[in-house]
Amino acid sequence: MAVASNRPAAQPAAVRRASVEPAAEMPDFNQEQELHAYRQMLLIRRFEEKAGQLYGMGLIGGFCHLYIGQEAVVIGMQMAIKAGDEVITGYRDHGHMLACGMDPKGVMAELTGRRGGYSKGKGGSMHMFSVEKGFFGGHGIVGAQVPLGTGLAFANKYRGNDNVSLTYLGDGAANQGQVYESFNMAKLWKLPVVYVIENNQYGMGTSVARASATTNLSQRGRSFDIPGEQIDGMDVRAVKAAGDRATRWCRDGNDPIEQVRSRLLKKGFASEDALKKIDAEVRTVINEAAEFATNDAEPDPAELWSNVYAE
Ligand SMILES: Cc1ncc(C[n+]2csc(CCOP(=O)(O)OP(=O)(O)O)c2C)c(N)n1
Repeated sequence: MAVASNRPAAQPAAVRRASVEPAAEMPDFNQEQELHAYRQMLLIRRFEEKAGQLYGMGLIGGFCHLYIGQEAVVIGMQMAIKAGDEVITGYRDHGHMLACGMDPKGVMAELTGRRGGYSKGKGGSMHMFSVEKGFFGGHGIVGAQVPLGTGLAFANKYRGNDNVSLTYLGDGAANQGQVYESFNMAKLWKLPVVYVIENNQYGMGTSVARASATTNLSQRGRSFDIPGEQIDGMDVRAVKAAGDRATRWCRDGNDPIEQVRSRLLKKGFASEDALKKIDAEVRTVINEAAEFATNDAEPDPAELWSNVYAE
């Protein structure tokens, strides 16, 4: 698991300018990746602009929290995950739904409270799910998605698959107690979860500096020995690269055997079949040892004092 944090649009200009230059080792996107990122980010931006208009016209009831300015975070992370991985977030969630491949019509119709919406028009902005697309909401209680996302990771570990849970939270949510209970369990049970703290510098209208005793949120996992990185959330390539690192870290596992296993496969030093053969050989050796150890005769009582030092 890992904690990534970002500093999107709301950060001071000086910081933004300083961080716009990609790090020297920044892996560049190829043409296909650039076009994909462009199209997906634009999809979210235009969706949110339209939702804002409809809200202004009184066609959307209840709340409607827009994701404008943060598009690179969700698209970069989405480009780092694979089918089967799961996404869960708070209430600023339309971007995550679209990034997961949910139908814009179904999301927009939910905002306007229509039958064709993802929750049949009864849920609204903060209450949409699509298990098929790996999207688990949409949660209005600040921070509540963090234990749920940790639970998704627990289920993956329990089932023995290699899926990772991407659990998003805001800088405001990062001060919630349940976040740290989740961090503790995630580390204790070595769960495959990446916590993505989307630090847009404000918890709604309250600045991070006013609300947080420590403001480097990427280090919030440190006391649980969870590694974290601060990433420029305006650069989709930086986010994807960090997402690649974080998900690899989760999938590689922290069991020393799993680490070697995944290196062997990654470097092409061994095939799955070859490793299965080693597993079977080792299992045979161990079974034979157990068989021997349970069937061998116990020592003869007459042997009690032999090989024992006595004065
Ligand atoms: C448990 C709980 N406390 C308070 C609120 C009221 N509330 C709604 S949004 C919000 C701020 C959340 O900020 P952040 O996590 O930074 O998300 P952002 O708005 O930046 O996306 C608060 C306190 C809530 N919904 N749930």
